[in-house]
Amino acid sequence: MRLNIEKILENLKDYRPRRRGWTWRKSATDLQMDAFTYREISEPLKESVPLITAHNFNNIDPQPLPVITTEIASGRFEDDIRRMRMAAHHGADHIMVIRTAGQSHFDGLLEGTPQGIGGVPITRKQVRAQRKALDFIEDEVGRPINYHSYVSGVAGPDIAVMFAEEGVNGVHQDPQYNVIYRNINMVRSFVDACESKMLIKWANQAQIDGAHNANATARDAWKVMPELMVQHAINSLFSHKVGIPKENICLSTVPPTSTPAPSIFMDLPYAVALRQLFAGYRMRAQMHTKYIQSSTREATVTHVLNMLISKLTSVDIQSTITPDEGRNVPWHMYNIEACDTAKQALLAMDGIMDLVELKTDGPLAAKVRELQERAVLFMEEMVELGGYFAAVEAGFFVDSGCYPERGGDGIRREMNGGIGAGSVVPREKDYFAPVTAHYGYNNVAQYDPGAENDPANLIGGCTLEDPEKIIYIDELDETDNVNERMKDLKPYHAGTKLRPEMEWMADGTVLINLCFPTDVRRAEAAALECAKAMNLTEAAIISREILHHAEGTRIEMKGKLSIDIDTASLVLAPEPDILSDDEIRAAIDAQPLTIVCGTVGEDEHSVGLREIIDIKHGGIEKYGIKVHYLGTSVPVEKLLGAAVELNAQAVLASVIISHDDIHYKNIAAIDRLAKEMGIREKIIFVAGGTQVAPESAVAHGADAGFGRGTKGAHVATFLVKQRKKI
Ligand code: Z98
Repeated sequence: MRLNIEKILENLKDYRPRRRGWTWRKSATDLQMDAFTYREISEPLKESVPLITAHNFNNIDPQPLPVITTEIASGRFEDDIRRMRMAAHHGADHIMVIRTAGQSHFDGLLEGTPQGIGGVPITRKQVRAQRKALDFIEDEVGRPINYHSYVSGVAGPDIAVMFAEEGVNGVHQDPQYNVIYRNINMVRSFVDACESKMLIKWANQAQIDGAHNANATARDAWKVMPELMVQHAINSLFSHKVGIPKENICLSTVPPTSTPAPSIFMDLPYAVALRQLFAGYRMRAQMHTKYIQSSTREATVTHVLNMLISKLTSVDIQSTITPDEGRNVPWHMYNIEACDTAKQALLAMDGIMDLVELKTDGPLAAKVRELQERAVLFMEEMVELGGYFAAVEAGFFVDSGCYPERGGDGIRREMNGGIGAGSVVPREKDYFAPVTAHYGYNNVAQYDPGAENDPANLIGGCTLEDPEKIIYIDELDETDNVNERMKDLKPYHAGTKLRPEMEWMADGTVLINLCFPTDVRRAEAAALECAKAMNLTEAAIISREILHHAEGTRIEMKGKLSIDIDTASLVLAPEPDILSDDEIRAAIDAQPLTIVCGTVGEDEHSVGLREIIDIKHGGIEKYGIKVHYLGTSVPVEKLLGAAVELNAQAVLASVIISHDDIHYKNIAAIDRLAKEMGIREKIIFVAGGTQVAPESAVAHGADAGFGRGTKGAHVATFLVKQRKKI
């Protein structure tokens, strides 16, 4: 059953988070699942979607030990909720909600449920609705899910309060992000960070820093390695001094290079150096977004190589950025694919460090030491210059030189400049705030010296202790809100109508893959012409790949298909009806069955058919069916001749090669010849192959067709049932 979004939106005013703080996965060392023992593994889920190939392994779905993050940002939180559920079932337990573009510059909280651009506006109502939905989803999968967004921008502390109140579990908080990337005044950003970090501490949230943004921004990302460590040091120690425990402080680390550079040789020493310097802190590993372009294949390889670094060193939170970073298509399927990529790669590398060891001498050790020295020297020069603010003014950060080299292109900000400059004022002598999580001078003693450790007690608790004091605003905008959006989409939400979707309910978006024997420019233009012929609107090319500059270009194109499918009118193919092994065996015992089989035409493939017949992988031999295998490249005449000679009741033809539809042509040839020989009515004719569509096989004359994923039991069931009909 689909989640009822309307129900989630009911009574949000009264919703209260049922827990606070971050949750790590529960380790289940030496877990046994199917035939395997896992070493760095967490407890399995109650409900989940396993990897596709898991059907070969009794559908087990082991869950790696690191928390797995998915970033969700469609612009409509009601659609994001559905995506969160999909991601959770594929193994994500950290849902990061990307904020709408520009939210850092709003100087207060947003309310209601406006639609976002480039992300989702973070409002109390949306946070509540999503946390409430996640309560349900985490019960379903049987594992706590961490909900996360950003405490940054001019309204950072306001957001931090709201997040603490609403049970948000993790946040990004790093004043350097404000300064460098959002040009928010440095003094303001660091003062605000003190307040925000107190709230993060109170709410026991995990905090992620912003150093990785230098990887994504620097001209030559691998040159900023010393600087990255300095950025991590500033935010980590700052947070720790404010009171956040080290185990909740996560360094946001990214392998600095990417292919075609010899990336592991450069990234591994950096990862080792970082973990040595920051022992005791947590590592949140993210993939390198700067080098992710439009190819999902390339992005996936980068992701896997980045996870190799994670496994060779350590990882507490493994992020899964989707290729939408490169091509701006934040679609459901990419979140899910990336979660599966993480799960698959981490499982494959389970226990790897029990097999290999990182060398303590040679280039690894030398590079580790060099990077650490460069970072320490960077920090020393920064201190000599007068500290962080002076260093930012001097353009120390996001400079394209590997310290002490200088590229001279660092981002410079003025200490007295930027948004919010001059907005920090000293607190008055009688300043007093009756709140629980608050940084710095607070003259509580003027009212009650006994309340110094608990200022909120003076008002019977602040909003953190007494949520009834929170002012909940449902909606501010009469038109831009979830109720209006859902009203228009009622039949789709109710499931009576269907339309293809990629990110929003009934958005109609489809992805088309095309290949043209020409260059990129012509291929793009041709693809757009095809879109017109396919009645697609808003067609746009999202990826192009040169197969050869003249012989072929691959195009991925998106477009909108505005058709509605009435769910009630759908004709569902019957579920495959498989007899049990015992039933098939009993039927063959009662009435023996002989078949002849082979791969027909000029086709040398044998594996598929052997899987269907050989006892080894559960083929039909195991039921006692007598099988005469004639081999590969068997002429049609020979197959049918053998059937007559051996008095077989069935022929099984394997047709693998599908060029020029030769597989279907061979099926038709067998049917024709059997009719000419006058045996067609007396034998069962089954055709199979990876490219065989069952309906097309029947249309070309077979009694049944079997495609990819067929097992011996499917074929044996058909033979037993069909035999009764002839
Ligand atoms: C990530 N893929 O970190 P706005 N603070 C920090 C950030 O890193 C970010 C923001 C705030 C990345 C997502 N990071 C990019 C330390 C953003 C976001 O102003 O809402 O964009 O702040 O997982």
